[in-house]
Amino acid sequence: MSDMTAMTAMTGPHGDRATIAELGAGLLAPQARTSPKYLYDSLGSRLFEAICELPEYYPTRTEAAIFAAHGADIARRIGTGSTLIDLGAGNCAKAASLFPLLQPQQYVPIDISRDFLNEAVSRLRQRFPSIAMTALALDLSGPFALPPAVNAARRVFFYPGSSIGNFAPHEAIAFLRRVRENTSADGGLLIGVDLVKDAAVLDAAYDDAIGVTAAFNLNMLRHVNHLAGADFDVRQWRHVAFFNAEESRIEMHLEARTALTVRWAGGERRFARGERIHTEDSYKYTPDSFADLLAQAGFAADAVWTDDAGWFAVMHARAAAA
Ligand code: AVJ
Repeated sequence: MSDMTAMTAMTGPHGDRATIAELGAGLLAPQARTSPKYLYDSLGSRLFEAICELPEYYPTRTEAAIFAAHGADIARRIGTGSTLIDLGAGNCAKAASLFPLLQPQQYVPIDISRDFLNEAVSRLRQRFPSIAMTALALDLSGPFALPPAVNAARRVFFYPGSSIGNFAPHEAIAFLRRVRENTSADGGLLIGVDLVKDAAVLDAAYDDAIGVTAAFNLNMLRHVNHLAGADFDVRQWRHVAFFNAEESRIEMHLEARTALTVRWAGGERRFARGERIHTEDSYKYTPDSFADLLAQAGFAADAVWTDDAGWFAVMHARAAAA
């Protein structure tokens, strides 16, 4: 046994039973896979923040430039005094940058991580004392209902960053239908969508020169070691990312550099050299294909703003008559 192997030896699982069962089922599937949510432990979240600063990763700065260039137009569409509901708010910075223009009556940031959210919101309350704020720690992966503390009128859901891209199109429709169910006829949606473009640009955005995205992907193995008591040796795996034009998505995988066996609490699997674990999909749309998806979810797209190169879109949609 090498020293490296000794260092990655199995420790007890820290995840709950359902998490370990979900991870085990994915790892044992003919095409091994893990949910992209496992990319985000505390180091993973910081690596994602670093990705957003990379020259190759255009979505964050392109979306920010669209908000900066078209903020007034966006605010005209939405109007002031709305109930702004931020799905996956994180540090709330994107929504906060729109407050001066949007002047929402109430801001409702939703995130899975309560501590992170509460900290961000208490800072925001000081900066924008006239906006009512109701932070919600909610898991949006299933059906959800908003508590009575959330104003029912003029709900505008905010879903920036192209997070919608992690869903397969049929899942995205199901998710946006659940959003639609939480709005009345005066409701709307402001969403960031990454667009189809030259494959070389896409490939570079998900396989950057200094290897931050590779570290982000590989860190998932450390997270699974922690959650499932697995014994992944990170050095035995390599980051693979490419644009799959047929499916219109970036795929991220981890590929075994050598034949190996991985053990975890309650299971094990042998991987051949070159075998992969599919770790993330990031779907890319055209403004038309996404408007079509919105329609299937009960929304009518009424405005789209893009950058000059047409790399990213911010779309506004109104709740269509149910
Ligand atoms: C957070 C899902 C929008 O798909 O671009 C970035 C995640 N993965 N680099 C994306 C991600 C690799 C990101 N989203």
